[in-house]
Order: sequence, then structure tokens, then C-alpha cells
Amino acid sequence: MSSAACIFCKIIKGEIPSMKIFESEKTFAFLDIGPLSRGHSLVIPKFHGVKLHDVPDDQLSEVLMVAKKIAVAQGLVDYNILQNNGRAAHQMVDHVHFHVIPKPNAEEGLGIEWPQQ
Ligand code: IU
Repeated sequence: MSSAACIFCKIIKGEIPSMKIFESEKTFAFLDIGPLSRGHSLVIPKFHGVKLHDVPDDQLSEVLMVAKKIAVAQGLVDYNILQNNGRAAHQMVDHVHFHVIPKPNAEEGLGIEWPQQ
């Protein structure tokens, strides 16, 4: 099921270009256009659901497995897997999506000396 008005459904169908990094029967992944860090990607079910509870379990479980595969393929050590539901929870696009956000090693990435703890 897809929604004609949904921008992520259009990305899945190729009607809007994206930097695709993975596709299967149920899942699609692409680079975020506004990355919070280098390599920030989004993993989405092809099934159109606005919030987590709208998406069938089999679609959701594959999305999480793909997010893990992407993190492993990128060689990530520290990263966030993030998923927002609803405006108050900072969801801007109404099609369920999981962010994979690489975190550079804190000390190397920020180039500052950390206080001893
Ligand atoms: P959020 O969890 O709904 O707040 O995140 C939406 C993300 O979708 C955000 O990081 C955007 O940069 C990203 N995005 C995108 O990659 N391509 C698009 O065409 C649109 C949003 I619209």
C-alpha cells in the first residue's frame, strides 16, 4: 500500500530521485538529504504507514535488520537508530522511517580534549 501524496512513497517509486543504498521487496534505504552526520541514512518500509503502530510487524522487523546491516556495512562503532512518531516527537515526514546516524568517535570528531572523569 502506498499513498499518492507521500514524498517517501514517491522516492520508493523513483518519482523523486534519491541516493538509494538498499532495496528489497519490503524495504528501501537512502541517504538523508539533511544529514546530521556523514552517512546519515533513512530506512523505510515500502508499506505506507504514518506511525510505527500503522505498519505490519513483518515490515518493521525487516526495516530494523536493514538498519543494522547498513551500520555494519558502514563499519560504524557508535551510532543512533532513531524513529520519531508524531509532531510532538519531531516527526516531519508522515511515512515511518528509521534514521541511521553515524557518530564519529567523540574525541576525534570534535577535536577537543575531554576532561578526565
Ligand atoms: P523526521 O524523523 O520526520 O524528523 O525526519 C525526516 C527526515 O527526512 C529528515 O532528516 C529529512 O532531512 C529527511 N528527508 C529526506 O531525506 N528527503 C526528503 O525528501 C525529505 C526529508 I521532505
